[in-house]
Amino acid sequence: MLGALCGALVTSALTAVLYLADQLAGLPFVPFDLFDWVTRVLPGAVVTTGISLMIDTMLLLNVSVAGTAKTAEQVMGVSQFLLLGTVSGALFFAVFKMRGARPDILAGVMAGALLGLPTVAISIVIGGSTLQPVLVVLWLAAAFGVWGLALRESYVRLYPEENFLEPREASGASSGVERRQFLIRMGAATATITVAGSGLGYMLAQAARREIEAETASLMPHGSVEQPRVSFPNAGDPVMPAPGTRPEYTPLKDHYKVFIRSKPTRIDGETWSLPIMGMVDNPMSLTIDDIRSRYESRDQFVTLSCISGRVGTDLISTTQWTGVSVQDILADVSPHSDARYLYITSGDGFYESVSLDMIASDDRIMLCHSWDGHPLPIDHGFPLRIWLPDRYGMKQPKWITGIEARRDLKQGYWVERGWDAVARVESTSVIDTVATGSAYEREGTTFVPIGGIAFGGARGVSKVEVRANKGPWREAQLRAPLSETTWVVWRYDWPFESGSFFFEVRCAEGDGTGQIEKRRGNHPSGATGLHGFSVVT
Ligand SMILES: Nc1nc2c(c(=O)[nH]1)N[C@H]1C(S)=C(S)[C@@H](COP(=O)(O)O)O[C@H]1N2
Ligand SMILES: [Mo]
Repeated sequence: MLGALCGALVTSALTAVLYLADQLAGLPFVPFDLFDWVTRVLPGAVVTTGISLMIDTMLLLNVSVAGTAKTAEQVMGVSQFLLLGTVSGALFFAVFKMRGARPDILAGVMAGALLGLPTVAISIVIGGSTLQPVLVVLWLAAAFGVWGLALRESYVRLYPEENFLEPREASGASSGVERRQFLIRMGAATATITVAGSGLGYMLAQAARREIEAETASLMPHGSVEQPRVSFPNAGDPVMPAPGTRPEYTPLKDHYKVFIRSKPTRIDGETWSLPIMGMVDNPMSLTIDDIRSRYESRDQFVTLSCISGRVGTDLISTTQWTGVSVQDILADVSPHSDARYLYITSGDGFYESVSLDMIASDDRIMLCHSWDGHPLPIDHGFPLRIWLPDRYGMKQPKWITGIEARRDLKQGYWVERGWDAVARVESTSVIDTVATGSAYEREGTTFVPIGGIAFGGARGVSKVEVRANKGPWREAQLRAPLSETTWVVWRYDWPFESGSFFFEVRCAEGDGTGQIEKRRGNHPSGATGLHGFSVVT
């Protein structure tokens, strides 16, 4: 028990110090690295179940999945590390009690090494830190060494002198008091380190974030950060969203975020360049300036969605993507005629293949450098990501660091972990609002605006229908979408009745194909089924 407590205390101080060092010097934050490693090596099915469980919990608690998932993962990462430290502390105490020996300094260092060595190896392999490995090793050795020594010190203080088998209270009341006093002092000391370290670290993190955002913004040739450059092609559309419908154009800060690591990957835009190699006649390496200036950039309004989402969850967002057609770049590198795929690798260890046939068939496929008129935000893949129309996000690497033309297919990160290799977006429709507060009267009838979105990937949406209590389907009005690759905002003005209602919505794709109404979970090909909304009017 005491061992577990001491383990928890020194590990929380260690966690805070590691966090601070991460913010100060870019040294690895071991708890995240460990967690990322665990999720990478666990079988895909286990990770998928874990993620599903997390999403289901959030739906149950009725919190935003997009807004909470990453924080939840980070909390799990830190908890896992604290648990590891707690168990290590308990083991350390148990071993020395069993052996009836007093741990010497070496034992403390050994304990640090036992926990530290595998951790250091993982941190280096998974490579979040861009610092010299020697530095990383020295720092982590010191940090874990001190951790072990602190654990040893607490053991020696709690089980002093000759009678280390029995806690002090055996030899008198005053020793129990001393023990308690020591624990209080130790608690206070570790709490101070934990609070000060994480508080300072947090402030540094915020400052660094602001600085990087300012820097990436200055890389953009035109316009200032404050001026929205985006204008909406459907501004004049008479079909207005029902009050309470989500924004048709997602504010950038609200765009959902999904990535495999605990932290977004930081890439230095000044030194970054993109090698395009493998089976090509002219291998090239392009800087972000090359990409922006040598090729014609195009804008495209895009709805992106995550295959892990459930029907109606918020892992779907819309913004304007700007980038260059992959066809234009391929024209310069000239892939060999027997090359069949581009294998794309990312700064965070993510990877995916895109077939050259698909690229040849669609000039919209782009290497995207800007969102919403600004350089890609760090979280969303700065400096470069790919866009594939009609595919879930899992097929579309962010933070691209390399492209290789290949003959053989290397499956992507999530495909290897059991998700659909094609990952074509399933069409879906969602009720955002039954706006009883905005009821209005026309020709003696009261109407309640009902509204939401429908998304059919790049196949578009031709029809949306709504029904109440399993009654007949009624056609909704469609607002013109921002583009052929975004969701459609729909609205149905429902003739008001009072009672208890269950509304459902369905859509048809551009060619009339109905959305799949059968309920199906997200794994492996994306969720399907009707979205419903209950209200008492
Ligand atoms: N490098 C990299 N790219 C990635 C991922 C990732 O973890 N790493 N996640 C993918 C997944 S699963 C999704 S849904 C989208 C999410 O993009 P967003 O976070 O910009 O919304 O990014 C895709 N590209
Ligand atoms: Mo995703």
